[in-house]
Amino acid sequence: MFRIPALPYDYEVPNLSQLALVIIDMQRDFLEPGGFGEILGNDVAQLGSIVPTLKGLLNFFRQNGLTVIHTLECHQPDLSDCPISKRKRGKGSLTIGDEGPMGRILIRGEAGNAIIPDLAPIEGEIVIHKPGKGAFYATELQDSLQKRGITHLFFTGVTTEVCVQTTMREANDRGYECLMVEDCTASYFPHFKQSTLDMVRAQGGIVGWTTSAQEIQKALS
Ligand code: C5J
Repeated sequence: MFRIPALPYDYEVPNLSQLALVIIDMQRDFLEPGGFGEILGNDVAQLGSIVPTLKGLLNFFRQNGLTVIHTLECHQPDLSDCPISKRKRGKGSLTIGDEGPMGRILIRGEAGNAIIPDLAPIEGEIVIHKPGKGAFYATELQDSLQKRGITHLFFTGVTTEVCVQTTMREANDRGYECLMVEDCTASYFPHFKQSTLDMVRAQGGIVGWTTSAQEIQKALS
């Protein structure tokens, strides 16, 4: 049993084989100029600050042979998996599927849709392509976790209050023990990140726990 100091109280991992690190949407479309994030009017520089810490945690998982899952928010080139409501949202100069500086916005396989090079998946890691904000909606994630006997999930990535929180809530409702890694998640709006951390661990951990990457590495070493 591993015990990680966390809020609102210690988080326990019974067995490392039941654990996965989930890295949400660390893709160029959200972190780099010219992608979906910037087109929606956001300051993308806000998100880059977590990369070194997240890379350290990812390396720790790799060195210890632990399960790593990457997700990407993306759509098929024919947009058959993109609701009209999602395409119309935002009123920016470009929308999902349009040609942008890094290829078609949020389309699977385009340059802008790739995970940033620092965190690129390696062989053996699970990659989930998701059309929604939550990683369980319309994907094979649940099957993949069940097949491996995974019950404990650490959530990282961007953006805290959108895809990270949505996925953590979906996982919580499915019975997974969920922990958000505070210094490995970011938002375009720092106060939204703080509110998300506060709300997931309120009421005795209504959605789960939060802690830092350092506490995780100390506890699991
Ligand atoms: C957004 C995400 N913010 N990955 N996607 O649209 O959070």
